Amino acid sequence: MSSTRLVIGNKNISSWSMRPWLLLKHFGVPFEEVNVALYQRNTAEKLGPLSPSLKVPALIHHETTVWDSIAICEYVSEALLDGKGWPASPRKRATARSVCAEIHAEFPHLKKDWPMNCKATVKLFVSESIAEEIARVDAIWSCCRRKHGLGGEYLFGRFSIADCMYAPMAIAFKSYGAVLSAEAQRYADTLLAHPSVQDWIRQGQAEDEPGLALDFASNM
Ligand SMILES: N[C@@H](CCC(=O)N[C@@H](CS)C(=O)NCC(=O)O)C(=O)O
Repeated sequence: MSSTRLVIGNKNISSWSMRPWLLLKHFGVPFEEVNVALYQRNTAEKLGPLSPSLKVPALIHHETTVWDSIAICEYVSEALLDGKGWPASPRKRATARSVCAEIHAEFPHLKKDWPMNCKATVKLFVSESIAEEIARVDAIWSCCRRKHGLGGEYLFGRFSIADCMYAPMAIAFKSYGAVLSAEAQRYADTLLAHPSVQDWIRQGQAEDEPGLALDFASNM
């Protein structure tokens, strides 16, 4: 058994699982993936010994268990990446932490009505609340790129936890046809072209999900 195990859900739909998975993959940290199918009768039973919240993701590193995506990313950066998960400059780091806290806590309408689904390609209705939240994500992406993005193609220049936290949103925006500013769209395209993001999408699309067939046709 590996000393670093990441417990994740279905790649097609588990946006929270994707975030620390992408961080570990980007930085080439070796880890064992523990896959638990979500929303099955035995999901809680399987997660019981692995994740105190009975949710995914959870990281088990030697004797330490960490759960919740942002806490895992923080832990990985500190324990396994010598802090390289965050931008080096304190000013950039403060903004990076703020935009991560925002995606973690906010955007209720996008999370509920435009959830990541790697298999979906359908133009979804844009309600006023969805439009407002897309505009806020667009502003975050454009502003970070303009103010902090020099020296790389990511939100804070080189790849960081902030990019992991927003990657599932880029997948959802592509699936459902969000219209973004040129600057935000360029960043979304950069995220989508990341080899590990591509791997995640491919693996998510290949999954067989008993009991999880979502009827996207009804949203057309
Ligand atoms: N705040 C948590 C959210 C975790 C979460 O909601 N995970 C979902 C899958 S993406 C889950 O485990 N759902 C199973 C359940 O609610 O029973 C995080 O950031 O990790």
